[in-house]
Amino acid sequence: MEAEAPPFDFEAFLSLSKGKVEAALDASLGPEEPEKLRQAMRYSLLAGGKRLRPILCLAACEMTGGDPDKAIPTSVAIEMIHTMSLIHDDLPSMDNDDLRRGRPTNHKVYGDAIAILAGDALLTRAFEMVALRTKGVPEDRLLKVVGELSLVSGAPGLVGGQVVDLESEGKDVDLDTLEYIHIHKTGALLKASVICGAIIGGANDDLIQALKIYAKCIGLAFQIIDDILDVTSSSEVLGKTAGKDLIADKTTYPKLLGVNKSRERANELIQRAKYVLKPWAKKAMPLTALADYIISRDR
Ligand code: GRG
Repeated sequence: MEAEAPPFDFEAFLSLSKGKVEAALDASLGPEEPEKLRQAMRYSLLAGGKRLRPILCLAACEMTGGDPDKAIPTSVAIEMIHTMSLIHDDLPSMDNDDLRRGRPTNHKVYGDAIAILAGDALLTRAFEMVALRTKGVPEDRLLKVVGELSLVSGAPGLVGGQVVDLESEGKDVDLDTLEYIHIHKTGALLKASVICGAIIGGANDDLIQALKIYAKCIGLAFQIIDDILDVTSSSEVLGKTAGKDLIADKTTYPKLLGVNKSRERANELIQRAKYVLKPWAKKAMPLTALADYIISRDR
């Protein structure tokens, strides 16, 4: 009789992937930068965080038959773009926040000018990681990754979402506008994390299509849970200022639908994300477990 396969150990997978990402992030900033800039970049980049985006990237690469180690520079690049967006988001001219990842925000420690420049340096280093620091991946795949990351970082992605978010503060916003903000500001980079991993892994078109649906669903669900945690959790647990959406008079899912209906919506999205990966069964286990993690997370 064939022995039953052991259940997927999500905790072990998470801790192994996180360990690899942390080590690569630590090694990513050499002594070539002016010391103050290097310190400011490292301050935010190595401040912890769930590392969900790089882990999604590595998991998608592995699922599509690639060697996840070859996706490490891209996963670092994605975390750099994410971190830069957090540094700029926290600036006084944007969300004006004092607390991020459990410590004072970058501009509180280094001042606005260095915080802006540290963000700029992380963003540009991200593209260097993909284009110049990746080994053993065909150049056409790397070109696609660079294209994907350019799109999601700029006006069609994070920047566009942030602009609509800022313009919407203090206004009554409908569900369509809210989804636009969430999909661009948060969903886009989560989606790119999965798609870039899949590109490096050499995924075929069918799998890329399924992963696009998976990634779009988890991206929106992630931000719905973020909105819910903002009203149900504390700054100590979140490592960022809780209740901030209410203070900034932002429209959120809980504000439009209430907490229960918002959670239902996030649940539906996660079920759909898992459903589209069903044909890949065992291979999809890490991504399926990450979808469950997104909905059950407490920070
Ligand atoms: C990328 C060129 C470029 C500009 C950035 C400021 C800006 C433009 C966009 C804002 C994007 C933003 C801050 C979105 C919020 C996304 C979000 C939910 C962040 C929290 O993510 P977690 O919970 O954080 O994964 P950790 O700390 O765990 O990594």
